[in-house]
Amino acid sequence: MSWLRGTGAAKTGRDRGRSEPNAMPGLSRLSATALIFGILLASAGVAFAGLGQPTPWQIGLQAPASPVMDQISRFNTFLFWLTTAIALFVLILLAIIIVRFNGRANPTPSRTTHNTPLEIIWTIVPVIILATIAVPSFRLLFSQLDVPHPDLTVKATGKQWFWTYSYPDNGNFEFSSLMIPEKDLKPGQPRLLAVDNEMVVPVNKVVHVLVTGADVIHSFAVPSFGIRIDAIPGRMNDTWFKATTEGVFYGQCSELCGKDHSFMPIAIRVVSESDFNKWIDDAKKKYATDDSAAHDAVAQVRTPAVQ
Ligand SMILES: [Cu+2]
Repeated sequence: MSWLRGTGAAKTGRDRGRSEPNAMPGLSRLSATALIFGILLASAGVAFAGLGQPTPWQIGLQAPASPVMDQISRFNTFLFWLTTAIALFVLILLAIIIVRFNGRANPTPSRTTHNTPLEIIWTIVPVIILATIAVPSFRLLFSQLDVPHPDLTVKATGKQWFWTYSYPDNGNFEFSSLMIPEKDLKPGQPRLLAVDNEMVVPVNKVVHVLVTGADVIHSFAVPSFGIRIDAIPGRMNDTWFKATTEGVFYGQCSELCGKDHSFMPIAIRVVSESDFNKWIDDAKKKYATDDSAAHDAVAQVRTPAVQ
């Protein structure tokens, strides 16, 4: 069964060969430039749509695949336009001042030092703006911290330099997940992100993730799910996500944790419930007779694991 999703997106139609004999060459050049700009933006839109992993030339967030990331994306867009409007407003004010109130245009400056209505406005308007930001911000914070009743719990332990995942309510098996070196990558597997054993979860189910560190502080982060939480030795942090789309979603350790910090990616495969149950059955057998436990042994020799 191949669950790997293709991430390449076909580029759509272009107005190729659109040459209009035009009496206004300047205007047609302008529209050609606008067209090219539009095409560039459209391709950038393709780049924005990277699901589960970064894409070349991506400048926005990764596409959301959970309700929390949906909220984060919307909040991010809202803040972007709000700050753009504020920056433009200040820019316009500055331009007016530069043009109308310079030494030449306005040789006798006003001596006014107070203007009560204006002072009230410039105090109240920022308060309103901050309140407008605070309300969705707190709503987002609560939905991140309020874990709904979970359908499944997975414990992720950060180790130097890989992750182990255990499924306490599904047989309590545990396995290690190591990055696949570049030379062993199969087609479609992203460099520095693909792992040998992915964490597997069912689609549209609330997954409660317990996160801890075995040696130093790591951080469990998956952008498409909008989760990032520190993996701290001796402490059990938790977060949650509900994947709304099947596919593979990648993340990385996001706390500097040593020399191979960049080489301990996180890969979460989201599958249908029946595929998940099949995987659980296989995983119980596979990881019960776990000869890959050597990874854990290595980590435990280096630094004793914290339970
Ligand atoms: Cu780490």
